[in-house]
Amino acid sequence: MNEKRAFITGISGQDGSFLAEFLLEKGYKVFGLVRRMSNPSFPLIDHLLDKVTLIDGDMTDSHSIYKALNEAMPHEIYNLAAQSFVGTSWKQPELTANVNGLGVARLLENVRNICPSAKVFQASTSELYGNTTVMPQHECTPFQPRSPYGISKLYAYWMVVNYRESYNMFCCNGITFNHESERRGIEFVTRKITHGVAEIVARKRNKILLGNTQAKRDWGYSKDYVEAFWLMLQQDEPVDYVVATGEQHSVQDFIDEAFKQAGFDKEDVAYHIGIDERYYRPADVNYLLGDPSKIERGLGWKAKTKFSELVKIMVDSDLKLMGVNK
Ligand code: NAP
Ligand code: G4F
Repeated sequence: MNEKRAFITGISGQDGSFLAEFLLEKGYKVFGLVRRMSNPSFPLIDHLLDKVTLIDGDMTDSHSIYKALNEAMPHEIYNLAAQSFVGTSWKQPELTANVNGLGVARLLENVRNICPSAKVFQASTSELYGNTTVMPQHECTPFQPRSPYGISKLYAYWMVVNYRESYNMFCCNGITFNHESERRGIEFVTRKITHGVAEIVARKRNKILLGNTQAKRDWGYSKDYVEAFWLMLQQDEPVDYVVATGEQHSVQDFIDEAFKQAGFDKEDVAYHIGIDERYYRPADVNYLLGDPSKIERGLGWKAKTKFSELVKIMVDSDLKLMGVNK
């Protein structure tokens, strides 16, 4: 049989759900690693449950990865599983290192022993650049991580490079800048804002409480980015790429655009925003801006969704969820 098999860790998350849809459309047989829960619930992949094969396992448990790979025998592996919230990494640095860092060591060792010719994509991150002063950041910009999350992903990044060079394995890092969607977790700042705006329209609250609104990010759309992950594994050689839009906006810009998309006047926005020190981090990454020229040249990939379209998709989806109109 010629059917291609893909194994996705983190299939129940934002990117995993979009990637599963994308691969199913391409005719892949899709396997996904999921954690045991007291009350199993996979809201982002509910609509895919009869099309994908879910396998119980955990990135902190090598034996479950071993069993999952033996069952899936994949041609392509997308490692998207992570403790992905930077804020939590300050509260649970050890767990973050275990899942995001050692988890990759466990995965690569098992791939090396079970399916060494499988191609591996590692969801790396712009958080590697952390406190950098280089603008924009590209594949050769020195790393300066500024959180336990960034440090855990730095270990993973170098494991991927070293397994590639030492064992001749096909594994590569997508150094991915922030990407959001209507499926983004509610604690991340973009979704917190669009969900909060929808609640304000629905008169369920008056204010959104935030931390550092001056931070700047390069925000793209998750659905565009999963295509880049796939493209990286369709090449003959494994190469690391920055995945980004090349445009930068502040959290304040995001707030202004979200309220605008919901029909608010600019002068009314400030009333609905409060600053709460609970949402400040011990250290923050103030500016991130990716240089996507290498992936544009190498793979012909370019982010399709513009900033204002992204905000609109998220605001419209949250208004719909709340059952209200603009
Ligand atoms: P997400 O929505 O938080 O999804 C993370 C996934 O990892 C979830 O499916 C989660 O499962 C799973 N997971 C967490 N701990 C696990 C463990 N111990 N064992 C197995 N699975 C575990 O994150 P995302 O936004 O889709 O991001 C996907 C990947 O890209 C992550 O590695 C993230 O660090 C990286 N990344 C994301 C961005 C971005 O802006 N989105 C940017 C750069 C890099 P549960 O559903 O059970 O929690
Ligand atoms: O939305 P955030 O929590 O995302 P952050 O920290 O940039 O991390 C995301 O992107 C990384 C790629 O660069 C990924 F690797 C990572 O997995 C994740 O997907 O925060 C964005 C900015 C920060 O500067 C934060 O301090 O928004 C600022 N912010 C201000 N008020 C807030 C808030 N962040 C959150 N989550 N909540 C607030 O109330």
